[in-house]
Amino acid sequence: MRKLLPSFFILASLSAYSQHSLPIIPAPVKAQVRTGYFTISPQTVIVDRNGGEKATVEFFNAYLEKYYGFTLPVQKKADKNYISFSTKTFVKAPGNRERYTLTVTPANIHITGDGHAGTFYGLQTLLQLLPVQKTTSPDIPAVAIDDYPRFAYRGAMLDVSRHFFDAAYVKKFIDLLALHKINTFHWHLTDDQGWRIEIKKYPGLTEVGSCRNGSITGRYPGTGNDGQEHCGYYTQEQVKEIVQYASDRFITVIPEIELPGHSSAAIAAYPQLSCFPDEPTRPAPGTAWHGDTTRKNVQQAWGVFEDVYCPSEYTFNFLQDVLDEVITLFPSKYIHIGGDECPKDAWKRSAFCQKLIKENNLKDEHELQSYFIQRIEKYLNGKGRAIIGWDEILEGGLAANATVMSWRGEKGGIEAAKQKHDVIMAPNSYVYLDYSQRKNDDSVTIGGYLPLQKVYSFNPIPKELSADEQHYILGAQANLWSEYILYPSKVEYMIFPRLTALSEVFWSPLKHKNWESFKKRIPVQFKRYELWGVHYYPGLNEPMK
Ligand code: TNX
Repeated sequence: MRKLLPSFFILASLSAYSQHSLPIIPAPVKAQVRTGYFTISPQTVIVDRNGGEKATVEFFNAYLEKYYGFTLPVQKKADKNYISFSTKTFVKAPGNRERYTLTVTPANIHITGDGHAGTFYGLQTLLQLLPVQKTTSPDIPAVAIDDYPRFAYRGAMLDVSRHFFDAAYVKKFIDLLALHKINTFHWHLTDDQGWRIEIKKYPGLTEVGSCRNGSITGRYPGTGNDGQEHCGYYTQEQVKEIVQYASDRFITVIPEIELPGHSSAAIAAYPQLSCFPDEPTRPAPGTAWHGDTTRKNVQQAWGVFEDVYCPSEYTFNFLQDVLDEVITLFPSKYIHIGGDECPKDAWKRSAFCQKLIKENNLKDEHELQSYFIQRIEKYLNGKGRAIIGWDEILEGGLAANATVMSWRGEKGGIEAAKQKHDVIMAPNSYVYLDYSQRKNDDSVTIGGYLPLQKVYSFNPIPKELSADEQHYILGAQANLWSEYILYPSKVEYMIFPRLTALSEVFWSPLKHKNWESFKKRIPVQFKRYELWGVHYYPGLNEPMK
């Protein structure tokens, strides 16, 4: 690091934008480079004066141990050679609990958060000042940093339905988010291809719904079917553990229980959830199927399927029971209820649905979808929770307190903000990390083209919004759909470095966003990925279009 740092820091001290020259991503709000280094030695101690920073201190020692091979003792006080973590408990107003200052001098290091989350983010910045090579006496350059996020909601979604990732990997994924100051993990737990969360009242969801008999191979519609079982789910104990693990990293986990569409896996377990319980599941046209086709089945191809939840009392009771268990596991304010891509074919030909539409004076099946979502919203609001839905929940009228996650570009987000609803921006044009990041990717992806520079150019605040309307944009999110992502190494290849670019979009002030500066900092980040042992795509010069 001594070798690597000087060029950065000489540049830094000469530059008016020293935060650009420090190899820190996301770029901090204010950063000043000072002279000298603090060197961690065997005598260095961690100071946690009030014992209030346990989670942060443990994260620090775990990181040191894993990547540098040593840990530091933790004490209540020390006179010299210390790294101190503290939180301003006297800051009463909520303000920005994610703000922190980090001061490194040759003598000591102080990290002070406005809230415990801030202290944790101060640590994340400190970790980026450590050398990217393993050493037992790391030098840390002297700096003074004052930093806070641009957006309160900074999210990343992992789809564990299309392909299952085990609890240990979910924890690793959460660690990777924490290292990027991301504070929300959106867990896409149910879909047509697998139900992944244990629900005690409905054991069939995991006994039947968590397994499919095969998967299409190659890009949709595919070249065949692998004929292999693909199974997996999280027990409630594992879910609790993961939620706690995330919370120790100041990350809120938002579960997504998809409705009314993308529900084939639940229907395979409980056919009465469909308006046509006796009709067998139809494979997607042109795709290869493995095994039984005479009954309801978990889907084996990707896409959108016509067999969806029937808006019957049986279904509402089922969903309320499921959500009851979900809310005991997830303390998050929000529950994501999906709402996307729900074909209306089944509802159109169901006498039950047509009667329901008439009885409730609904105009059409889109209003029936709103009726569905609004009932679920009322139920969850009654339990003190708020819903997030994909932008399709705008069609047929928005539920009263719903937050919209805008994925089909920015349109839905703009529309929702104009209707004075909160919005999370996740436009596929900028944040769909399942899209290819190079013109000729060497493994199958869903397609599309989303190079690093395009991702970096994303601004979650659409220019169409007035200053007042902009306040409805809570933040933004990266989405990783896993149709073509079979292994953790591919997860990492797809998210890095694009998620790192997004972390700067989510956190740094707009005035610090600068592609050239980012490109200068990213090679250090590549070394850091290597230190972490994660995969990444090393290209930096893919064309924008
Ligand atoms: C659309 S984004 C979907 C997902 C797919 C994804 C693939 C959204 C709400 N629905 O079901 O996995 O495209 O990019």
